[in-house]
Amino acid sequence: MSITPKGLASSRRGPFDVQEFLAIRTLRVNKALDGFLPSARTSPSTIHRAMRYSLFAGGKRMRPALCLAAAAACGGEEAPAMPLACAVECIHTYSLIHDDLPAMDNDDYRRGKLTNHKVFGEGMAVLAGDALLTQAFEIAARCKGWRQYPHQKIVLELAHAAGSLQLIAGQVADLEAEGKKISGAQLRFIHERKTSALLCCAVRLGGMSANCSRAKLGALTAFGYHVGLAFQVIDDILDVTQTSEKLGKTAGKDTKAQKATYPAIVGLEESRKIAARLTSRAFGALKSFRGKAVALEALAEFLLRRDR
Ligand code: GRG
Repeated sequence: MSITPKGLASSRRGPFDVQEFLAIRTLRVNKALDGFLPSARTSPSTIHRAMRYSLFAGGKRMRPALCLAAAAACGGEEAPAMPLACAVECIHTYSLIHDDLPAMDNDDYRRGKLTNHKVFGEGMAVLAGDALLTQAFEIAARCKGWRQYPHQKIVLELAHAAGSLQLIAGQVADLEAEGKKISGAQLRFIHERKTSALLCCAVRLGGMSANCSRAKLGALTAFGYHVGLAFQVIDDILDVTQTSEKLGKTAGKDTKAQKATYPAIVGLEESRKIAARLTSRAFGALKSFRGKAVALEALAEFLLRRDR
């Protein structure tokens, strides 16, 4: 699919091939992740097989792609951004493994395969998630850091996004909202933490790996925040409009679990408008990049139009 990102439609640049961008980054991210993780044969092999099972189960790699695209937008190279992209993907995968556990969403399928606990058992799935979370911090701690962003700041960035004020807070609020009627503002609170925080962190880390200016980091933060919210609204829409086969996970679970979602609160059409509005705000945040953020723009548009 070739997309001419909004705002660049009149530029002399050719259309940006976002699918090619994603396919190439996915290969490189997979190779880097493979290098960071202990091999499947490393003892105790069960845990390393379990970690690798979910990590290489075929995720879309959107967070690493956003991280690498943000680095490029700031004039950075891919190599220094890659460990950070991988660290974020490890945290994301851990959150999916735990989210699928019987004590949480109790899901049998993820990324088109049986969930981690279905294959390795609940205890091992908890440990695989824990180990991936820990792995992310090991990868980040090994980064040398950058002049404006010493490695302590990088580690703090990840810890903040994954901790009890963001990712975990979102999951707590999500669990506590099940079966209850909640307001749009409460739903926004959940989405900001459960989804937007880690996407935003991926984008910010990409900028940091290019030693970007404070102003650019601010612009990336606004971009990541809005793209992250749009991502979750689209996720909620897909849950009611797509099949389990297409999504690679059980569709229709939100309705069944009486989860608060945008489609449930405002309906499908309004939800689509909200996602488009959020994406357009994300585009707006990239103005100061003057055409250098072409990959970020294309990814934001891709995420809005995605069907899985
Ligand atoms: C600490 C026990 C314990 C659990 C933590 C934090 C957490 C559980 C769960 C996070 C909640 C969560 C799954 C948020 C949803 C974010 C989201 C829409 C994920 C799907 O992302 P995609 O579509 O997935 O990018 P792929 O598989 O393509 O990577």
